[in-house]
Amino acid sequence: MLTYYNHLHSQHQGKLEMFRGQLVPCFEVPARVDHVLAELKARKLGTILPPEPFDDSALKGVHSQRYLDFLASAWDEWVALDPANAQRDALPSVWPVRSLRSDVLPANFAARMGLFSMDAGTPLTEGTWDAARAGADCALSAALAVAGGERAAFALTRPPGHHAGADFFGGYCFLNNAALAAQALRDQGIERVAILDIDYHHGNGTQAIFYERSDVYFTSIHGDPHTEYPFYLGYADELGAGAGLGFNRNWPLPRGTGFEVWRATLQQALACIAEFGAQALVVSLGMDTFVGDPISGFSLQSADYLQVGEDLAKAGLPTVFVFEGGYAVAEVGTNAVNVLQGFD
Ligand code: 6XA
Ligand code: ZN
Repeated sequence: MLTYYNHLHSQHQGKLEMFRGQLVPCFEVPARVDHVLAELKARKLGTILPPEPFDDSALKGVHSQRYLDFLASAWDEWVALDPANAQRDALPSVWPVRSLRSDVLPANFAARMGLFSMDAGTPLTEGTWDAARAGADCALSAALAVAGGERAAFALTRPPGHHAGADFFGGYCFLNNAALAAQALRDQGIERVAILDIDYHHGNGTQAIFYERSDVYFTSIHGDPHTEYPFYLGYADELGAGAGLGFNRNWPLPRGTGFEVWRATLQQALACIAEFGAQALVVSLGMDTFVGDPISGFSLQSADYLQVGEDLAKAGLPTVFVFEGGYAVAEVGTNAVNVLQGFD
């Protein structure tokens, strides 16, 4: 297992997020990745490398130019509004829902924060762009390694990516690392790529990016969006559209779901991937399915993740793992590395 480690991840360190009407300390903290890195080193699981640097043009296959331009300059614009903003993270507070226009690019910074976001739980900080950008490099590096013949590679990065759409951030995500990896595999000539999202939360951004395409199959096992974030996508009747009809499959499960049912669902998702004829696999590896996760509702145990890794390996596909959520900080290293060790 090759690991590409985002050495800049801790540059992104949000202070507060909006949660049930109040600002609370962020759940998505640098220590998450520190624990995974420490566990990889302790178990001597493969080689740990810095990412290759990619040109910004590598992001354009997934994200819109106006969104990338916004992200790259957002912090400077925020501080230009008021020098005191240097001590505060930027959070959106107004959104262009339904009958409001999203084609116009307002000059007002708050208006653009809302245009390019989906929630008020995702602070944008001084180092967000550098961290997200290096994280994207990790995902692209892992994809190129796998396209070049590696059995598997792991993008160990934060902020996570699977909620980020072509032109919006949210759910702690800014650049969609899994989508970038899948697109990179396609660009390397691999004709059929599958994305399996096993984070507790539906990967709405990844689904939307590939929803009308038949070359990238997306399937996700997650908390039922009737009750779980991101609420507005991830239902079982979302099957793809246009040329992509039949190439999207969601497996929403109720809060409280345990490993037996979750694993049976994993087998169904893997059967769909096999039927699609995938030649490579991207796994959005969220560890918030863990029983001890503070913001999620499944009840997988640490030892279960070894089995998850074994089940994924049985798919027999060159595989890119991309780190997503998981907020039981003390256990996230053990759990994530259990998946990778089980796979190996
Ligand atoms: C709402 C919860 C965001 C979920 C983030 C996550 N603030 N996504 O773990 O996978
Ligand atoms: Zn999650």
